[in-house]
Amino acid sequence: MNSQMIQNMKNDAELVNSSLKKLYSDNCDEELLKIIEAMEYSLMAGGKRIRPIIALSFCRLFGGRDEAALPYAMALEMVHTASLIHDDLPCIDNDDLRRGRPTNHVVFGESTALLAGDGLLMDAYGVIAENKLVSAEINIQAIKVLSDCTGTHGLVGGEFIDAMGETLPLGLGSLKKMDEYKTGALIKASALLGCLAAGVSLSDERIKDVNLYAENIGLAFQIVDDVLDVIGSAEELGKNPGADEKEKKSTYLSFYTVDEAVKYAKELTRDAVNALSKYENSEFLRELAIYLTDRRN
Ligand code: GRG
Repeated sequence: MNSQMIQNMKNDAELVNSSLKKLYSDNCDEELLKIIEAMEYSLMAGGKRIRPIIALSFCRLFGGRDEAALPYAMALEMVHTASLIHDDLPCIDNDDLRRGRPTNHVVFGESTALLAGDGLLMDAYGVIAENKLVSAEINIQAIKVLSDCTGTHGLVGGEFIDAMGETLPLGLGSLKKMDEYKTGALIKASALLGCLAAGVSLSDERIKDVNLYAENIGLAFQIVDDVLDVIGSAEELGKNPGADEKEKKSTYLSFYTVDEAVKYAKELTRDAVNALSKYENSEFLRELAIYLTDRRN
């Protein structure tokens, strides 16, 4: 990725971060200070902001305004952070390091961490509903997209299959389904929310290409995540590597060697890039897809 693209990513992350920072600033309830601190602890802990960046990029691709996509970008990051907090809990993955910091429950205790995740998740829908730069009808569609990718056939379902895989090895079909729900769904939702913010209807012809791009980078993203868990370091990743092996989880590396998995991720990336090649101004999304496969964290 060239230096201009990297700067663009940083600018987008900064745009989202400055809005997220203000989110809870008008709270007057002294009783809630601790839970808000817990929510902000994880929300503002860094993170690549990939999902907001995808939403903003698709909105721009189709001529929309950043202001219209920004609330959706914030909501995506809030849901993602909620899922990370819950994923790290002792009853799920029991991890103590995330985004280079002790995990939420390690700092604030289990019940506060659980509620901090719940709070971010629920507040995300409120942020979407308050987007004044698109119609109420479009906000309802955005809420439906986010609900679909978070619920039974999204993050929750994917995490459930993941947990099942700790007691019984998953077949390749179940693994793909798990990754589609656990990781791919929110990435696809990010692209679709960007389109909605630009006024592109979900029945528009172009959505097929958007889905193709998002599905391919979503799967590639998870494959690279599996690879990094094996070859990455805690310093690079900001979380403990080797967690999948420790938990006896089925991953792509249960079926492929590291080299084969990387090759597969690159093929998926190529298909993603091809899906958008006919669109003017799709250069950033092309570079982003390649960056996501080559990343080291
Ligand atoms: C509370 C919505 C909600 C869900 C509960 C716990 C759970 C169900 C789902 C967890 C899903 C999960 C953690 C999937 C992993 C997705 C993934 C590859 C995360 C890493 O994303 P990055 O690399 O992380 O974008 P950063 O830190 O950069 O944001």
